[in-house]
Amino acid sequence: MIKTSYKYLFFALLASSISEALAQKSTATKPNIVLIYADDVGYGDISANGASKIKTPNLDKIAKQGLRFSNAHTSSASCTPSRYSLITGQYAWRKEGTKVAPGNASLIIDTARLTIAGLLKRAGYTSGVVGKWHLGLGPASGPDWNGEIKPGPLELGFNYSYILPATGDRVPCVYVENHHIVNLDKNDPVLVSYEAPVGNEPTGVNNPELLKVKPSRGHNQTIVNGVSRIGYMSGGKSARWVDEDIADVLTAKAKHFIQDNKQNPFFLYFATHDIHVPRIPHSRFAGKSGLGVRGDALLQLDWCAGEVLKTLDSLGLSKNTIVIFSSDNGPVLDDGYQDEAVEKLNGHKPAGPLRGGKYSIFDAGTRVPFFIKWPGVIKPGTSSDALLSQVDLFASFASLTKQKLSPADAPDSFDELQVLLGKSVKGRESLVEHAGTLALIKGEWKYIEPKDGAKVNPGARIELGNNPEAQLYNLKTDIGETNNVAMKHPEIVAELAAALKTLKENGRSR
Ligand code: NG6
Ligand code: CA
Repeated sequence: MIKTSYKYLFFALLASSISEALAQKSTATKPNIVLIYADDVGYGDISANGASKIKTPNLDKIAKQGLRFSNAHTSSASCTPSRYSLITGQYAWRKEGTKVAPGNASLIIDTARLTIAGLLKRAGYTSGVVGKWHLGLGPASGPDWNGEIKPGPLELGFNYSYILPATGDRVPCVYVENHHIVNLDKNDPVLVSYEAPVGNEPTGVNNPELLKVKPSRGHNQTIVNGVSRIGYMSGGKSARWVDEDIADVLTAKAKHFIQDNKQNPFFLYFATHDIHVPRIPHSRFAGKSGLGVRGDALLQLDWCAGEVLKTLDSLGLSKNTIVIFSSDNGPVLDDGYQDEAVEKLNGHKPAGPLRGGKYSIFDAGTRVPFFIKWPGVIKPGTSSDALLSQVDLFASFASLTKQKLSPADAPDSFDELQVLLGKSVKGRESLVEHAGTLALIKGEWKYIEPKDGAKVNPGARIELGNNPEAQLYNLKTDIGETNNVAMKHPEIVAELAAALKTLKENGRSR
């Protein structure tokens, strides 16, 4: 009798230690992943990256508790292509129709493609996207705003979606949750056009007296909440967002998603609207940065990140959650509204030491803040100069969740998991930057393809980097790309031009 119960105890203990070990193993290989993806935040906009005129303590915390990259890139110098690449693992310049999308664009990503959310779903993750989408919605004929809006994120592997369809400055100014506009009154349908006025709503052109911020160029069509937008809309009055509340609304949804999924591995793609235009921060942040509304929007973004971190802490999830912070493209000051971003800059350097900005092939276009933490795995307070692309998150998450990619999947994504975890400093051998033209970074060198065209974006006053002659910069000795040494090193120009040609012709880089 005694013998049997000992035996029972032994097996019970064995079974429980095995199941504990298995559980530990599965949490070690299936940590939650939270990607905080900001809009238009430059390398130098964050205090952890050297900003001294603004404090971003919550974003800094991610860096301090983990690893800060100095040479991490988004795939393109604007939003739609960067997000396309992030989600598909394919360079957007390979795919037609990935330029900045209007708010009534059809879904840009082929639903047959494996996406980063689909990949994680195969590993048992639940994925959610909260925030700015800007990858189109609906079939080729465009989204059915008053019916079921699909295909969209849910057809691409996400289990939950709460999005701004395009951008804050583009109509329709409504939230879409899963397949429907939130709070839509059926008797007041939403109509959207990017060609001609719909309905008889006031516009920025005709009713400037109704505006709380004036456009500097474009952005003069339908007025919603005192802000004139790109595009025309009518109807959907009960569904329209209030710009001042967007950060609060999105953050609440992000927190709910975490709360709802605390029991299972989850991937949250939290794509903040901040700090894109229009910058209309909540009164809690308005006037608080001393740098005008662009700085205030940065404080608001930092708050959003802080709320997410607090939520993870309060649910006891921080230890088992990878948190990444990055941005979709480099910084811009005047992006279409007279919001005093230029006048109130006060010496702040949004691009840090880099040249260019949003829209530019110079490094500030794509070299963005990138911080990652995973307590117990990534050493706190570390930094890495490894060359890294957001395109690599796809293959790296495949590696994290022990999945193999087929050759057709994520063709430009490299497994950089060891680099992301700070176990290796090797990084990518080369990386393609994309703005109006392409550039190739390889080792210390950067080659920019010759291109005719405007030298400066006249409105945003950002150097685009176009030059009919080839450009070559040594990023190691000349991070500001001030000295074009193409004439001095024709052999390096030839080598990099040939490598870029091959990358283009091969249709893939992995
Ligand atoms: C530009 C808009 C700019 C912004 C950008 C997209 C004008 C003059 N400029 O065309 O305001 O909306 O598109 O930004 O309309 S992104 O971050 O979503 O790529
Ligand atoms: Ca952007």
